[in-house]
Amino acid sequence: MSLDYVKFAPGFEKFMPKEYRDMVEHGPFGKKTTVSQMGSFKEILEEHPMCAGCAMTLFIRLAMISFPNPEDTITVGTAGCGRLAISQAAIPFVYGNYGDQNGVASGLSRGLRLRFGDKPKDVVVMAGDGGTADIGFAQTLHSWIRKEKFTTIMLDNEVYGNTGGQESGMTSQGAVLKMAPLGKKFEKMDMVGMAKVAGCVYVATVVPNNPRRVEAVIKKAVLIAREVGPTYIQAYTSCNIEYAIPTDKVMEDAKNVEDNRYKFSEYISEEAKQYLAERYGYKEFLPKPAAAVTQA
Ligand SMILES: Cc1ncc(C[n+]2csc(CCOP(=O)(O)OP(=O)(O)O)c2C)c(N)n1
Ligand code: SF4
Repeated sequence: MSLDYVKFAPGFEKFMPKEYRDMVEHGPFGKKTTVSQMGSFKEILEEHPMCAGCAMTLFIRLAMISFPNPEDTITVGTAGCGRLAISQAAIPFVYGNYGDQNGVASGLSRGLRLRFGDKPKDVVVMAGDGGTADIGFAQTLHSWIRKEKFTTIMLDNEVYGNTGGQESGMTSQGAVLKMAPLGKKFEKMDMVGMAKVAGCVYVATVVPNNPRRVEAVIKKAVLIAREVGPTYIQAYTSCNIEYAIPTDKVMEDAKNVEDNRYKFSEYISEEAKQYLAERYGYKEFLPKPAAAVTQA
C-alpha cells in the first residue's frame, strides 16, 4: 500500500463511482487532517449499521480521522459491534475468528515489516472488551509480552453488546445486565495494569467526548508502535442499548463516567518519549535544559 493504491489508473477516472472519486479527491489520504476539520473533508468512515447514538461509533470515527497515515494503515478486528463500522471504512480491515485479533495482527505486522522494511505500515487492532480481555485475553497478553509492535484499542462498552448483554470481565462489579440478572460478582479487570506489566510502552484510557484528546492519544500510540513497542488504548465506548442510556444523554454519561471512574490516564515509557521527541518533534518530551546554577 501507498498513495498509489488510491490513485486512478490513467484513463479510468471517469468510469469510477462518485464515492470513489470523492474519496480520492476530498479524502484524507496523503494529507494531514485533524478532528477539528471534521465536516470539511471526506472521511474514511462515513456510514455504518450500528445503533443510533452509539458512542463506540463516534470513537471509531475519531480514531480513524486520527490515524497518522490512513493510506498505510490496516485495521484488525473480531466479532462484536465495532467491526460493523470498522469494516465499512475505506481502508483494509482483517477479520478473523473471535478473539484471535492480536495473533493475526502479530503475523501481519511482522509480514509488513519484512515486505516494506523501513516504510511504516501501521497495524491497529480494534476489538470489544469481550474480544480483548475475555476470549482473546491470552492472545492479547502474549502479543504484549512478545513486544509485538502494533496498537491495540479496546472498545470498552463493559458488556457483550453484539450478543444481547452478557457480562464481560470489564463489566463493573454489581452491574445488572439482561444476561447477568444477579449482578456481576467480580471486579472490573485491570487491563491497564496488565498492559504495563506485560510491556506496553504506551498505555492510555480515554472517553470519546473529548475529540482532541482522542486524536492525540491515537497518534502517539500508532507512532510509538512503529518502532518502540506495543501500545494499548482503552476507550470507554458506552453501549446505550444494554445500559439503557437515552441517545441524547450518551455524551453526558461519558462525561460522568470519565469524572467518576474512567479518568484520562497516560503512561509513556522514557524510550517512547525520547522517540516521539526526536523522530516526530513532540516538544513536551524534549529533555529540559539544565537549571542555571545560581552563583553563591
Ligand atoms: C468463537 C465465537 N464465540 C462466540 C461468538 C459470538 N459472539 C459474537 S460477538 C460476541 C460478544 C462481543 O462482545 P465484545 O467483544 O465485548 O464486543 P461488543 O459487541 O460489546 O462490542 C460473541 C460472544 C462468536 N462470534 N465466535
Ligand atoms: S448494541 Fe450497544 S455497542 Fe452495539 S451498536 Fe448498539 S449501542 Fe453500540
